[in-house]
Order: sequence, then C-alpha cells, then structure tokens
Amino acid sequence: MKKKKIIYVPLAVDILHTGHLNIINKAKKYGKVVIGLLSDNAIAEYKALPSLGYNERLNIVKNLKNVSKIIKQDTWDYSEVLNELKPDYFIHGDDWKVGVQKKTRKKVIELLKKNKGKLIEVPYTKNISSSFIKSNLTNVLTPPSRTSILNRLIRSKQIVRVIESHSPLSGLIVENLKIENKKKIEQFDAMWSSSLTDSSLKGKPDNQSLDFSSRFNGLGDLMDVTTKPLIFDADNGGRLEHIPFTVRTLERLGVSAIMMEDKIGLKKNSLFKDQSGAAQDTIKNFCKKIDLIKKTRNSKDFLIGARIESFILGKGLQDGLKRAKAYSQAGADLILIHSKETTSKEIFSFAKFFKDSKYYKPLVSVPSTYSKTREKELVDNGFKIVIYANHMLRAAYPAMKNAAKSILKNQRSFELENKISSVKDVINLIK
Ligand code: SPV
Ligand code: MG
Repeated sequence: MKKKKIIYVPLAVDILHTGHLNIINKAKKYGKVVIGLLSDNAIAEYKALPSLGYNERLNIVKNLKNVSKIIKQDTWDYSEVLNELKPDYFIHGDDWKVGVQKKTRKKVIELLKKNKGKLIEVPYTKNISSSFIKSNLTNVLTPPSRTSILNRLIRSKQIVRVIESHSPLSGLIVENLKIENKKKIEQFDAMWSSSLTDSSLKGKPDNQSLDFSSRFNGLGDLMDVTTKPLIFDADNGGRLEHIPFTVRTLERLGVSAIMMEDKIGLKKNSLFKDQSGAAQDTIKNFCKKIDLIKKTRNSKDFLIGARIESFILGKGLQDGLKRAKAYSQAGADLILIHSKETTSKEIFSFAKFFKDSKYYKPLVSVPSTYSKTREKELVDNGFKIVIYANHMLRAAYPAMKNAAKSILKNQRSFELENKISSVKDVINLIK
C-alpha cells in the first residue's frame, strides 16, 4: 500500500480562527497533517507571549478533527523537524516572504529540496490573524490574566526586559515600540512603576512624600491604556498594617509584581551618594512583610520581589547573600540585588553564589549606574529580569527643556519643528 504523505504545518494557534481551519483542512487533502505547535519560548522570541499557554493550545489543537499528530516546535529553526520527519509538504502563510522570517523560509526550501518535499504557501489574510484579533481585544484584558503574564515571561524568555513608564503616554510608547535588530524583533516585555520618576514628575523628592494613593491614581490611568505587565516599586512597602491594602489595590489594577526594598527610616533614593541616616531593616522584620504579602495576595501570579540594599549601604556580599537566602525562604519570588557601582562586578559576584544555590529565585538587575553592561552579560551571569528604571523620564526632561529654550531664544517655534513630533504623530499614537 502506498504510504500516506506527510504535511507539516507550523502554527501558534493562540486564538483559534477560520484561517487555521482553512489551512488544516487544505493540508488534509494532501495526506496526514502534522502540526508543529510553537512553544511559548519560540513565540516570545519574535512576538508578545500568546494569551494561552502551550498546554492549553495543545489541548485545543489535539481536538481538531483533521490533525493526526502534534510536534512541539521549540524554535523558529525547522532544520531538526525537516531532517527527521522528512515531510512531503510544508505549509506556511506567504507573509514570511518578507521581514524577519525571510531567511528561515530560504533554509526551509533548501531542506525540503533535499528530501523532495514541497513548500505550499497560503495567502495571508490580514483580518483573520491571531495578532489582528488580539489587537481588538486588548481592552478586555482582565486583571488576573494580565497579572500572570510576567510569571509566564520569566518562564519563557532568556531575559525579561522592563522599562520605566511614568505616564499613560510613556506606557503607550512601551506598548507599541518594536524594532528589527539583527533579524529579530525587539521590544520591551514589561513596565516599571518607579518611585523616583513618579515623584519627580510631581516635583517631589523620592522620599515617600508622594503617597501610594496618588501613585495608584496615576497607575490606574496607565493600566487602562496598556496591556503589558507592570512591576510596582513600593519602596519599603510602608507600614506592616497597610500592606494588605496596598496588595489588594495592586492586584485589582492588574499589577504583576510588588518590589519592596529592605530599608527603614526616612527613605532616600538608593542612587544618592550620601546614604547617611538610611538603615537596613532586620532580616526578621523584612521577612514578616514578605510573609504578610504572601498571605494577603489572591494569586500566586502576583509576584513578591525582595530588593536587597546591602551593597548600597556598604554591607557587602556576605550580608547580601544571607538576606537573599532568608527572603527566598520567606516566600520572595524575585530577588533584586541593587548596586550603585559603575560596573557590574559587585552584582555578578552576588549572582555567582546565588544562581546555583538551592534558594535561587529569578534575579533582577537595575543597571542605572553600570549602564555599559549588556543584556547578554546579565543573562550569562544568571539574571532573568533587567529594569531600565528611569530612562523614559530622563529622556523627556532634556527634550522638554531644550524645546522651551529654543522658543525663548528664537522668539518663535519654527526652529523646533524638525526636532519635535508633529501633532499628527501624537494624534496617531493615541488611537
Ligand atoms: C526607582 O526607580 O525608583 C528605584 C530604582 O527604586 S533606584 O532609583 O535605582 O533606587
Ligand atoms: Mg524607588
């Protein structure tokens, strides 16, 4: 008997739509349909994480009538599956002829040729793709599903890239910005709500004079118009008695993590040279706060970040490691090791011991002063999250000042026109 032909169809299937069914039904006419279901890791390399995790998507595809087999497609490189499965046909949307996947397509064609396989390209229908449907669904992203995105990103990405957003407008930049770099799409994964930039924006010092209630109001506006996850900088968390209310509000807003630092007394920004008067909390007290958040939160996807200030206060590596172990045992989900050195030596010395310890939790870095450190080095040294903690505000401030200066100098705005956004650009951003 003639062997049935094999048709390989790589798919993400985040939102099952008629486009998928058309492809699968078309494939069925050629023979046995094998779906290469893209893993969360593979998808996250090029796009935002899918709304549904791999297992949920697997369950959906498994139940489709014309699917014979499913293979986990863990990369965008199809060499392995093409060499092993040797499909007779490979089906893909024709949108990969341009853009980042162009090279992949070329390689697939070469590999198919080797085994006398054929590529079938189906016309891409813009308004039935998952991305299109998702772009219309963003405003129904409910807090629990939004909250969980950070946890999933940590599990799916080499490094989770976070940038400060101090306003809905800066949040929209983070939401929409994508660049192509070395054949990869790069974007930010999440936002940081910084005490430093929130206070500066209100013309106040970063010493908790801006209270949580005011910050939450602004945060609500930011969460309203964006969908990416957010980490909230909660300074030292405030009074123990107030923590349950803070956690409740943050979860209700859809925030994904609270980051709390182990300092007490009148708060000073950690990047100030003079830390006199700033003291570190006892391990016991700080663990009590962690424990309280753990007991108060509704969902385990609302992550507890413990920020260690030992290096900032000159206490050194051993103190930092001792605290990391205790905070991890108390229930912290993330450990931020802070530093105001100009190189990453200090934080890497910490990571060297912590990354293989049995108390390991995903490590967070804030490279404000050691800004020469590249993300790749952070990954190689065991870091999972990078927070660019103040850069959107620092970029806006000189831009605004220079614009105002130019008008004062020229007594008209004409000289500025090619240095600032057109009104049309701003209108187009907010649609
Ligand atoms: C912030 O952004 O407010 C932070 C980070 O807490 S740092 O300014 O480095 O202390
Ligand atoms: Mg802060």
